[in-house]
Amino acid sequence: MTDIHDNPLDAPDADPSAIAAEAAADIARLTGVEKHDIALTLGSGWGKAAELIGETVATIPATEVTGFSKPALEGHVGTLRSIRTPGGKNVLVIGARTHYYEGHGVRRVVHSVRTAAATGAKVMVLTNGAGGIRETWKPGQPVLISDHLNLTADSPLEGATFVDLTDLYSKRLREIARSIDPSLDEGVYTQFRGPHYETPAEVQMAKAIGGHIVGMSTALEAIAAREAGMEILGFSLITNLAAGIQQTPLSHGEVIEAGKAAEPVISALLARVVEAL
Ligand code: 8IG
Repeated sequence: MTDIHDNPLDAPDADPSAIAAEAAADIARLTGVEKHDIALTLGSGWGKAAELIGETVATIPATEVTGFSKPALEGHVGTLRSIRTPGGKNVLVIGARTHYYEGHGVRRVVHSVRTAAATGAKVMVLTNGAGGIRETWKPGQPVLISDHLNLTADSPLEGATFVDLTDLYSKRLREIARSIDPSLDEGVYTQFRGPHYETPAEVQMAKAIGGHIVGMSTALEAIAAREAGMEILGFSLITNLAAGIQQTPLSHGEVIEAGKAAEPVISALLARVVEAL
């Protein structure tokens, strides 16, 4: 059990993968599920998917698991859930994302991904709510992530760890997703540090260098998932058009509304994709 002031990941000489292995042992003990097949991080807008994926075997507060941070919002406990799909797969659902902008370091940001790998998961499904740069996209639309631009100036990898990031967001898995919904568009996810949204000039920069989606979470997690040997599928829910792309300023209320309206639709899509993986 850890809190924000006492986390084994914060020791400079800590071994993040050993701590992830401890966390995986905690999960096995607390859920009674020895091994998970797929892990799924639910970002804003995607929360309803868990109920549709299968039967919840166990729900545990993330604070009971080694290395997990207390949630950023007080009174809002992040949970880890073990769900069994109708097809018999064990899915670890991570509802406790730590964001880079919380300022507790990149080890804490990717701890859930490393833990998922240590539970046995071979596939990491990363979802988020994000801004859209393509004018044709509408708030409430889900898109596949095809690649990323990491503009955090940071990496979850430590030391001389030269990990290849070709086909980071698996083409094979994207094709499976498109077999469920052929209308799914895809784009390059651009991770900014946040927590502020971009200026219109920054959005134009992201566009000029090949970005289509702007967000604050997924790129660092995907790098850690690749290092851990997992296959990655990424989904963004476009909750707003990025700053300057639409005519009106960004409001948090608008973002929440678009997410709410889309939630049942994208959750059903995600549940079908997970069963097909
Ligand atoms: I929801 O417009 C959501 N998350 N960086 N920019 C960035 N992150 C986001 C945005 C956005 N919308």
